[in-house]
Amino acid sequence: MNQQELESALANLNLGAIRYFDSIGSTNDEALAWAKKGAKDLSLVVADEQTMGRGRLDRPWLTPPQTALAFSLILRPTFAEKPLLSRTVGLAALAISDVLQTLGLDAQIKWPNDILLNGRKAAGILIEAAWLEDEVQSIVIGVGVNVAKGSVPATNILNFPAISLEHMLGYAPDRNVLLHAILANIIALRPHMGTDSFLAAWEKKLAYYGRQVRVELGGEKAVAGKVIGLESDGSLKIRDDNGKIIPVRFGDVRLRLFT
Ligand code: BT5
Repeated sequence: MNQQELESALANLNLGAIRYFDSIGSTNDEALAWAKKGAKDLSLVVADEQTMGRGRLDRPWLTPPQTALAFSLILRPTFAEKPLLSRTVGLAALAISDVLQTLGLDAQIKWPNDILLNGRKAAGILIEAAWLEDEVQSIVIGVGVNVAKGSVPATNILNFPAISLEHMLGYAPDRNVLLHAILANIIALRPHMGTDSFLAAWEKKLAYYGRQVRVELGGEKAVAGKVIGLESDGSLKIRDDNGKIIPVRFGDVRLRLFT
């Protein structure tokens, strides 16, 4: 991977601009700082290695060199897109899972931000916003994909089992090709984010659909019930044993299959 290779691999996507790093703390940090300085819509940060990659709530995301895909895409939402921003995680998740499907893999979305293969985490998404006063000026879509076997962290640091594309396919797909396909899907799906069919496609890919789950809400709080779909804003809808429908909003949540 290098700047020139990336520029030519992604040339036909009409991105804003591309910044490539052999090694960086976090591509999301770089993208947020760039967004605040006025990065154009569809500007992209890519790194071969991250030394301070982040998940939600500052949990670590590991990106060892030459093994993984780590990128952050900056969107400058239009006026019409602003009410739809809570669906951005679905946009990224669908874009990734559709690409994995073309590779013959049955990817599922573990709400809100994990992509599972064979019940194990192969990719994670981190959506963050850059604010200007009280308005969202830019959204950063951070994506990490475990491509080669060496990208999968040791089990003792994981809170959920992990896997790579190489484990599933027997080979590691080319990272530039993968990146191109994910970005092309994001760009193609973006105009449809507000539609019912977008929500339906997202629901169809949900891991644990119809299954009994436990949702840990941070602290000691948890709710249990069956996954029955998504609210219009992308919140997870579960039905408890009394038939009560509970929307689970984005935030400090962890979803686990009830065993
Ligand atoms: C996520 O958070 O899954 C979001 C990950 C987003 C990473 C991308 S890479 C490009 C961009 N720049 C960044 O700095 N971040 C984004 P969360 O659901 O909170 O999961 C974090 C948990 O995943 C950690 O606590 C670990 O247990 C586990 N983990 C860390 N590295 C992993 C890996 N490579 N594969 C699978 N699981 C991992």
